[in-house]
Amino acid sequence: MAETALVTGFEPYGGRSLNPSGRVAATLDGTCLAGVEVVGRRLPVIFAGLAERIAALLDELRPAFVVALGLWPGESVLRLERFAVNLADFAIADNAGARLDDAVVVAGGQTALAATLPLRAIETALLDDGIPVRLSNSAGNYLCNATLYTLLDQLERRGRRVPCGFIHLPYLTEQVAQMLSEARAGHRDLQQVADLPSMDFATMERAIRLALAVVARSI
Ligand code: PCA
Repeated sequence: MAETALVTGFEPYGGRSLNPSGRVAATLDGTCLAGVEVVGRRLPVIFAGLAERIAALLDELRPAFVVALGLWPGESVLRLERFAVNLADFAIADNAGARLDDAVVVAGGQTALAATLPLRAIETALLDDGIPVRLSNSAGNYLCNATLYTLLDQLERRGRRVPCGFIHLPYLTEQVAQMLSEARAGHRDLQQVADLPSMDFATMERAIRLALAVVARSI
């Protein structure tokens, strides 16, 4: 039986109608890359039940590696996250209306956990293919960080030392176009959206396929 790679993305949040990460995960679901079967799942942007959802996915799929994806609004390039911190401190409410303040992701967990994907090899592969990418030292304090922390913590508790990490994506080109047309119609402040960077979906999909192939070859 082929090995499974788990790719997660998120539903839209924060009043947006789109989230590129959920789209990439859905598009890659069922594809085969470097001999690995990709299972793509879209997660809710809800803190309550996160640990149970991650546990259920890991037990169901027993993945050979995990690549979680999310949107980082305003980022100009793909971001390979190096760390997750044991902190949930939300600037905006999640999709269930919860706004955590100085909370922990996992009670009694370590302060920070390091991603275990071959980040430098992924960075090199993407840059060689002309895709802008950088390593990042913070996945934030919201759902993306909490998801990476929970994944790493639960894999460690299960004694399953499989590669696991998180990639943040910029806005999609059509998302920024939408915001600019809303600004033009007077429904948004143009100052806030005039300089927003974006990336087209085909480039994002190619980037994540390349990243998965690098990880698949490393296991
Ligand atoms: N980005 C948010 C949560 C969901 C998403 O796509 C984050 O960076 O935490």
